[in-house]
Amino acid sequence: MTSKSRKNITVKAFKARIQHHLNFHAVDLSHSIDKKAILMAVCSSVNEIVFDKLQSTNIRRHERNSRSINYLSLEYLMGRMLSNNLHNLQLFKTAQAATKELGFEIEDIFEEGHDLALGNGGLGRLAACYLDSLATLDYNAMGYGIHYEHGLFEQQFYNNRQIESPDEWREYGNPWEVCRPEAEQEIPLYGHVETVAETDGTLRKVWHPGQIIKGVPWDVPIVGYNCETVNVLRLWESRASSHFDWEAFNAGDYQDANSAQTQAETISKVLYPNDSTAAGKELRFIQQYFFCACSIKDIIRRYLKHHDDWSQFADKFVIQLNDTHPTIAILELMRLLLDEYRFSWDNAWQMCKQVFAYTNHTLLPEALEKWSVELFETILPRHLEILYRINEEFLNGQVDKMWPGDTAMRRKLSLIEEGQQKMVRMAHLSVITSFKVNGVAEIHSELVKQDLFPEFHKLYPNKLTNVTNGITPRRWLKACNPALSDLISKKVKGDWAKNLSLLSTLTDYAEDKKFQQQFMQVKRENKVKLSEEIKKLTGVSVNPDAIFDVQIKRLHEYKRQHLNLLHILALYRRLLENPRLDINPRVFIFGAKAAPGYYLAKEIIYAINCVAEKINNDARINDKLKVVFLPNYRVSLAEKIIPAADVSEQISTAGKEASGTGNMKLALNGAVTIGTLDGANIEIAEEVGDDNIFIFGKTVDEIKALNRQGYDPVSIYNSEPELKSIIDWLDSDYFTPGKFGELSAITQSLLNDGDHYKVLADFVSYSQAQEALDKAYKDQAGWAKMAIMNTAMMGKFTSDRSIEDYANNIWSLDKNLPATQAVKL
Ligand code: T68
Repeated sequence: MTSKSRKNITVKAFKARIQHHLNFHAVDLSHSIDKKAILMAVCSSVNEIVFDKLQSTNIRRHERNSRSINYLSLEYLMGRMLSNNLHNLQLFKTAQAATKELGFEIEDIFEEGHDLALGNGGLGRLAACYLDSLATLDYNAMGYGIHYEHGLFEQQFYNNRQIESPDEWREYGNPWEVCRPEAEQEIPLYGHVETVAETDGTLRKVWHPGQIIKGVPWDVPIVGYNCETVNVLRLWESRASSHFDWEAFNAGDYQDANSAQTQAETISKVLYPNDSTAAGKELRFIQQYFFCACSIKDIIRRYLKHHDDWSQFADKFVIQLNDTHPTIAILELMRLLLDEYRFSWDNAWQMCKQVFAYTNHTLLPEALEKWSVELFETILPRHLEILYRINEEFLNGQVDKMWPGDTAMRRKLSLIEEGQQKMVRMAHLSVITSFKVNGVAEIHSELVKQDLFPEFHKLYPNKLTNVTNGITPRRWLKACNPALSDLISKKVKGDWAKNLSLLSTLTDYAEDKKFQQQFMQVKRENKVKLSEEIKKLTGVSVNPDAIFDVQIKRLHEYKRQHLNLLHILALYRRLLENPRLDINPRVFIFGAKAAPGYYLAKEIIYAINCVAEKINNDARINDKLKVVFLPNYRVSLAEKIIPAADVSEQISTAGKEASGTGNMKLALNGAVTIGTLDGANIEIAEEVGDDNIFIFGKTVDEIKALNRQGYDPVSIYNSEPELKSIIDWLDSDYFTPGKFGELSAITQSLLNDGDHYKVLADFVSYSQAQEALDKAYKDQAGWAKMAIMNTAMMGKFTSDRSIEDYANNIWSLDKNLPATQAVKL
């Protein structure tokens, strides 16, 4: 089917397709149709078009033989797929009308869809946005990841505390995937390595694995926006290679008969729920190897299908490592080239250096991955040998040349960290192998150069670079905020969802009274909708005329939800002292999951919920403050909150948030940021201008200076009376009647444990910025102008721009080794 005929799919024809699929699924049409059944039928109708496009994309790709970008990521936070696929196929209105004729509102059908939550937070969502842009820009791209049986846990609150339950995203099947048994892989683990002498006297290494796991690929089609392209996200599921031990079964031991299968299937069972610490668990290590090995073998399979020799491999494939989680792919490619395809060491190493690039997403030391040498030795003995040789050549070669005889430097840069337990530094392996290493926002990339990898920056002056993150405007404006999208389309000529810089036209209307009014009217309608959702989720009634102040992101001390909480307490206290205090009514909206093992993060959730309960039920403050913590924050909930936000809280300690992407989504939907000079906030401020953002707090350099001088939070506590009274309040039983010290984990961390994230140091500045914001909101025209300027100036932050940056500065053939310099075999 051509795009022309597809665009011509009539409502009638689409409705007929849905009915056909209802029939096909044996739905009883004599009764009212179940929403889940109609969801499946709509998805199947869409898939007919999607898979058709996928076929033609593959044919086109084969003819063009262009370079393929392979994105390796342990996480993809896709969210729901139907609405986005309809928008990207330009079929939204058709489907809306067709389902209406069948008696359904399309939004209600969307609500039946389950989020694909195969990720924790920013890193996984970034991968999802990048897949959308890669398809939209027609890049020959493939995403690789794990087909987790359970994605990120579901969150509920019980007695104000977070309770986790497993995510069952495939309970009723997932319409957006197809199994590809023809591309199955076998993955070795454990065992030992033998050195074998060849007839010509050369020595060869042979790995005798102790176990083989099967990797089964599931393909999720990725539909480009308003174009012909459909790419693939390939997710690997682990299975036992020999399915069932009949001998054990016949001998009556059912458990034993099943055990190999159970063990193998454990690998892709569940996503690790930590977003900022290295898990250090054997299973996580095996997950990483499993998906990397499957993916590298698949890449090689794809290459060899069309080539007789290896001379073009580095021209045809680039592999982007999304953080260090897939670093083991480097060693796997080395192993296969050396042991299976009989490359010389130098040729194999040259090849690896040409295909890998690595993105760093964090400076937090606890997030930098290290795996014990012991674990390597047990699970991947051959990979460890290869790693040792890479290290030896690196230290004796490049390091010794730059710093002759400097043993301290060797120790510092080595791939192996010496100590009680020897550890492999995965980031070092990624940096020395990759042809480019990028940070995810300007300031972050500078800090990667200056603080994280200064020696590597000296060794490889052109390797470290920046690609500022971006978000897809298709999901994060067009699909999630239809009212604002329609308003924008009335003013902006051209397809702004494909060329987001076009939004800058809106600056012409920033002071236009009528447009301001329309813009704020859309915001208000979105706030009314969110108010209903808030009522449904929490039972709390909120006023849509209040300021909707939003902090939505993973819960972490560095993101400082507790700084927000302290300010809420300050407002509450001021209101109790003076109930007629002239402030705008405000609703503070939180959404955040805490890693199940992160004690303080969970305590912060508990504290916010306890404070919320008190404030929301306190008649003395006349509904001027409301605090709601929406349970089970996830992509589909973000899509409801973001269009309704007035204020975007981006208040991390400077230097800690690599980029942030929620900041971009909120600003794009007309929320005004209150934030620190951290991550992409700095670039957002540059785009929208200082008048349209509230910046506060210490800069990276000031934080560094504080650390040098010796930071003393207690002296701040003692010298700031309001802050002191709030902290003491939190320590009392005011918010947890009868239970003293119930919330003191937070105050302890601030006063006794050194306030690592400088909450107290930034409190006064934050409180002042909040006052300025409150004042600004009183001037409704002024606020509307700010909100419009935020939407108008977000062009830079489309993920299309990020992907073009990657394509031009990292993946481009010209700037890497050209074909003529490719490895000669
Ligand atoms: C985030 N990182 C950064 N990590 O914190 C955020 N980590 O500033 C940035 O915008 C985003 O990446 C995209 O670049 C993460 O989300 C994780 O989720 C994670 C998961 C497992 C282990 C470590």
